[in-house]
Amino acid sequence: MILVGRIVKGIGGFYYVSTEHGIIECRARGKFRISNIIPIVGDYVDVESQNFKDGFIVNIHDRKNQLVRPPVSNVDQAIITFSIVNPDLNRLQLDKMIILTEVNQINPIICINKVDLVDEDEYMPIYNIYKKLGYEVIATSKYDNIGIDKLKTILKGKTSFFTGPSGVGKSSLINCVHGHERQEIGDLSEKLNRGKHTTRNVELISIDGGYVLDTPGFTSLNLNIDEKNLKNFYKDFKVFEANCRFNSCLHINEPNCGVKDAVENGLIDKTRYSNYLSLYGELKTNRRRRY
Ligand SMILES: Nc1nc2c(ncn2[C@@H]2O[C@H](COP(=O)(O)OP(=O)(O)OP(=O)(O)O)[C@@H](O)[C@H]2O)c(=O)[nH]1
Ligand SMILES: [Zn+2]
Repeated sequence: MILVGRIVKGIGGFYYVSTEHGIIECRARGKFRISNIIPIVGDYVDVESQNFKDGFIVNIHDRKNQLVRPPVSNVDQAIITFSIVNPDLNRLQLDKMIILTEVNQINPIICINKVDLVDEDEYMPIYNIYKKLGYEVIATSKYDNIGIDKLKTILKGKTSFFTGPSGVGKSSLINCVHGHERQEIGDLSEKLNRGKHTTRNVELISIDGGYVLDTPGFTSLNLNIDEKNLKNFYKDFKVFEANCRFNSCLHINEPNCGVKDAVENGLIDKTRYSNYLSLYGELKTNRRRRY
């Protein structure tokens, strides 16, 4: 019979598909190789199985989106993780990551981690800036057990992955949220792994009706947009753009710029704006290098 399921793990030509009858170990039918579509973790698929133990993937449903590194499809949200200190939170990198996820039609969730290391007044200003912009923001600490329940609520029913710079605590948070629910699937994958140097395979961990990628994603930070479109990703500029003299105003050197006025008057966060200028310059330089 045919079942619909989701690939939660792939290893050595086998795909582990989560269905209403449990995890089914599948191979892909040859026709995928012909059409050059390779099933990846996250895919919704039709599975043909007689015994609910093993079977064949016979169809891959259209993907909503797809990450390249690691390869995974149909993700809803990115938990953009930065530690407040150790390493210090880098606002330019944060804004860049927010835009990167939005470009990929993935909902950004901002996670300020390691808040046990500072007083509240050290992270609340940043928290409030992004909250005011309409983003979902959480402050977390694995040591003081801050924000972990809220994080779990955010992950409920969604497919999420963690992203952010090195050392900010992404792996720690992944471990926190899956707790003891994590289970190894498929005897075969263990056999294949044993005593061999296999590359780390990504896996979607099931939690609370949702899934979390077991490895951080989006490690390369190539924002590939036209610098002239950058302003469209700044929600905080929107209302003030009506005051710009020119419709095409990029809010850089133009006279009578509503956005620059708003920055002067403290209505737009200064760091947001100065990082906008940096990012604009960076994108422009990158584009010139490409052509
Ligand atoms: N004080 C404090 N330290 C933390 C917290 N979470 C993680 N750490 C520490 O930060 C260091 C890095 O944590 P990881 O979870 O490995 O960070 P990561 O983001 O996965 O790092 P990469 O693997 O380099 O990408 C470790 O020494 C953790 O113990 C926290 O909430 N508070
Ligand atoms: Zn302007």
